Amino acid sequence: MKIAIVCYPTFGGSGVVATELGIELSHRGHEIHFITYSQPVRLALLNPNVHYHEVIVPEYPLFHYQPYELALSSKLVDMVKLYGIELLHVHYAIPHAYAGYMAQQILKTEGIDIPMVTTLHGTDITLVGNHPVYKPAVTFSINASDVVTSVSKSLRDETYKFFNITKEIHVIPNFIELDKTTEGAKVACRRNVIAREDERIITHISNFRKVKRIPDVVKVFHKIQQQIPAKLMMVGDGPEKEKAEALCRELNILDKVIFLGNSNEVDMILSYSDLFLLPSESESFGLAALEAMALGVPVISTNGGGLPEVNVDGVSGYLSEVGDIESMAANAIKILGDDAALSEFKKSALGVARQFDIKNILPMYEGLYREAIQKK
Ligand code: GMT
Repeated sequence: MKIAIVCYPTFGGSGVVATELGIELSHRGHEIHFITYSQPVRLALLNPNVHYHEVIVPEYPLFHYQPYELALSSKLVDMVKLYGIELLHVHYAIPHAYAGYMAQQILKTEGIDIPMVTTLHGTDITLVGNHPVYKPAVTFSINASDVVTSVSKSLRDETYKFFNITKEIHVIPNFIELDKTTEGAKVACRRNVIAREDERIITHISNFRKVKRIPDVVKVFHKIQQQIPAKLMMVGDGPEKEKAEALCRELNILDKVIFLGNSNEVDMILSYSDLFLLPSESESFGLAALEAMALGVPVISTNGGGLPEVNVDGVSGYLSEVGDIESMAANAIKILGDDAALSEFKKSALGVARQFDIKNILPMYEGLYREAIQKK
């Protein structure tokens, strides 16, 4: 199949999922066209089956806001015609589903009728899409999509609860390419650069937005390191980072916390981590937790949104109520305080991650694509 993938090309989970999906589809012989405003960060190499088309938005001083959706719709129309693309797969409803719908309408006037699959990722529904400013357009573009998927049951239920949705929402969980993940982690281990032999390494990876409850990461770590020698790796960048640094200073633990910024070496960092912290207010899925588990890192998380569908309480780690620092720290100490327990949790985390192997998930997308193309 010839498929156009529209996504945010940044470090966010939706962009990562879209990119990994496109790469794997290309390995299975499909022709993939990424259409976005810059090359997706995980799209290191293009291959004969992977193309990237940049959406250029010409700057014009009359516009207070440059019209990205318009440029994206036009680019989609041009690329569909030029390459004979058969299906649009848009990740993140805002504004991609809206722009995709417009492209479909323009193409119809030229006798081309192609289907659009929209994948809902989370914040497009729970945080942004819900805002009255966007809600009518988001509801419309979800209902106008030929196929709608969501990355967890929880997100599907939230979407039905908050929007007037007339379409079936198919749940296709996020995935991990286990072989590639472990391969990426085989690079010379730099554990001893980060921590002493007797110290545990705890990691948090996110975009440091409010929803991630970054101060809770620091507070949980503060409690852990009072009982167990440990270091905290903070990977990523975002608005709450400065606050986190200030809190570390206040709690006098700045020498035990390493702020790494955005990284393309997530696999390697996780490969020498002993525990992953994700105390988010809510996660539609929690891809970072799955990436950790795939490298045998147990997860201490909250139980918001789709997290219980990924992190199995007492098996791959533990779940706590949002904001329950005491419980998260106690659970972390239960895992980290005993070598045998840690090694058991590591094994089980990997076991749970295996269920999300891309090999099991990808055929679900391929099935929906085929159905959508046949129906047109
Ligand atoms: O976590 C974020 O804020 C980024 C956001 C995104 O759109 O990239 O992540 C969302 O989509 C990911 C991939 O499906 C999910 O794993 C994240 O849980 C989800 N984030 C939230 O729901 C807060």
